[in-house]
Amino acid sequence: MKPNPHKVKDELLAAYPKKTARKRAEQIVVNERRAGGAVPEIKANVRTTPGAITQRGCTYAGCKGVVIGPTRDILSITHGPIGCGFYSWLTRRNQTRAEGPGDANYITYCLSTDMQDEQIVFGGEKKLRAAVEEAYALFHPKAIAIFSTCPVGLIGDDVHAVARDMKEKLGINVFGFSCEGYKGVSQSAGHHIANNQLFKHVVGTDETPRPEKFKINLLGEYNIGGDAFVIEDLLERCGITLISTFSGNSTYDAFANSHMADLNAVMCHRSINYVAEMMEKKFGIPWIKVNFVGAEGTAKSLRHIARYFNDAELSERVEKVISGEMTAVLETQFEVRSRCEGKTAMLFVGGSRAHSYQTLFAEMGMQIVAAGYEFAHRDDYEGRRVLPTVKVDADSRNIEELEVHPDETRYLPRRGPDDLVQLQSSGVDVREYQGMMPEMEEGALVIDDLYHFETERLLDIYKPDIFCAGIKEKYAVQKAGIPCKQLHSYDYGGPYAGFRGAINFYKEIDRMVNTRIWSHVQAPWEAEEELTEDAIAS
Ligand code: CFM
Repeated sequence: MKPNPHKVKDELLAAYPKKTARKRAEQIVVNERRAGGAVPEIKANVRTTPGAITQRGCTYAGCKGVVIGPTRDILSITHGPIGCGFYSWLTRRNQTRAEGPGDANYITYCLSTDMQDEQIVFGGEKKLRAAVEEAYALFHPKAIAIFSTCPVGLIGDDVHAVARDMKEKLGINVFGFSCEGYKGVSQSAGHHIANNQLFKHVVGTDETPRPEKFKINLLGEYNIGGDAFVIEDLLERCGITLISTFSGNSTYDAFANSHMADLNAVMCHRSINYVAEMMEKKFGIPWIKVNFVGAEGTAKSLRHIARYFNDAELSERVEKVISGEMTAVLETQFEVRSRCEGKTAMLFVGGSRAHSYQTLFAEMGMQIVAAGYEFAHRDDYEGRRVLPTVKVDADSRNIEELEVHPDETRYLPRRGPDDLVQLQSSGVDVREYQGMMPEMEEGALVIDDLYHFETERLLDIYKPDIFCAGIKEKYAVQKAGIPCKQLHSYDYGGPYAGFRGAINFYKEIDRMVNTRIWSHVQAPWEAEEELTEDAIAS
């Protein structure tokens, strides 16, 4: 029987002290639409209750690991104790493809100032300067990025002053990030900080004109498991020029020249919406929300890009590419549906994929009974229309909001306001993201920043056929006898983007939810008689 979501919520809350329960009550929501189709309000982007086991990461992770990390030729230096650099080294499966022998790839390196007690007491700027010089002498990169870890902010090292000096001395672009781990309530703060600095120091620094007809940037695609390669190939076959991706398979030069694009296509809204908005304000480049996860989403996104450029030849090419891919997609869909239809899934991941991956499950006929983000904001749940009502608390105010104005010489609105309104009314999401909840089923549970205690209760109550999360949750979930698919790293699989990726995903999930292995495993504590005190003593 289907559990009653309200009762489930009450049960989860009952375990908490009063104050925690009150706060969690606003973060655990039953997705029931109100009059006019409005979804309920959810509390998000607030501090995790101390003592709770959260899935979240830190601000440094969001800045260095997520947004800047995938760029192969920006040399990244972690200023801090060695653990931060070491444990963030190659832990995200962002792939990159150097184009030739001259194309640098520093992703495999782990550079850190290896801060010691002495620097904590007397300051670490000197050691940071030496590290930048040493790194430059070794690699001669185009750009160096310096990332701050918690102690840097606590002792007051000025990474930006060091960056400025080094930029002048070495004659390359050097910039720093005040992305101390504690800066925000999650890695989301790190995204914002990374967006700001990229925009301030890199975007628009290369004026080389681009002659191509249909030029876009892809924002918020990080090439996990090779996703960006699939999308790059699709766009190329459609005749759409990709100037830069923020930041899967990306380069410094591509960012520098990205203001030459005529459209920004945004995949992960959470991590990169700031760059999209700032580029529109400064250069006049509109952005639309796309989703290359799921076959339908991919087809729709390609069509929307074509509609934006309003060119018959382009549209024709796009349709050809789509129809060339769809046969294989539908064949696999048909096959897996016979085994997967009606099975249930839960998705608790990040700030984007808990939504975007629902489309893939829907294509397989599976049902999402509960989902939530780790660190997304209300707009990612309820849609950007709620932005004016989002409370700006002290934690958010902590993160700089850049004031951006139209560039005096380079501002060029690519489309007039009427064109954009017309596009919007034809179903293209101009400057809009509808969020996760409007697309979710009535009665599904939506939980922000899921706590581990709740994970275990949900598994127990719903017994879903699959649970999607990350490496921190994976083995706890599997010990409960339920398969766990990592939606951050894809375990060892992927790509899952585009048409080819959708086929990969259908097959992988089909295999996971239909394997009989789980019925053969029995936890030792279920199999053996309980040990008595006597038995332990003997
Ligand atoms: Fe965006 Fe991401 Fe995600 Fe994200 Fe991430 Fe990621 Fe993610 Mo892990 S940028 S919000 S901070 S789609 S690393 S590629 S999988 S939590 S849902």
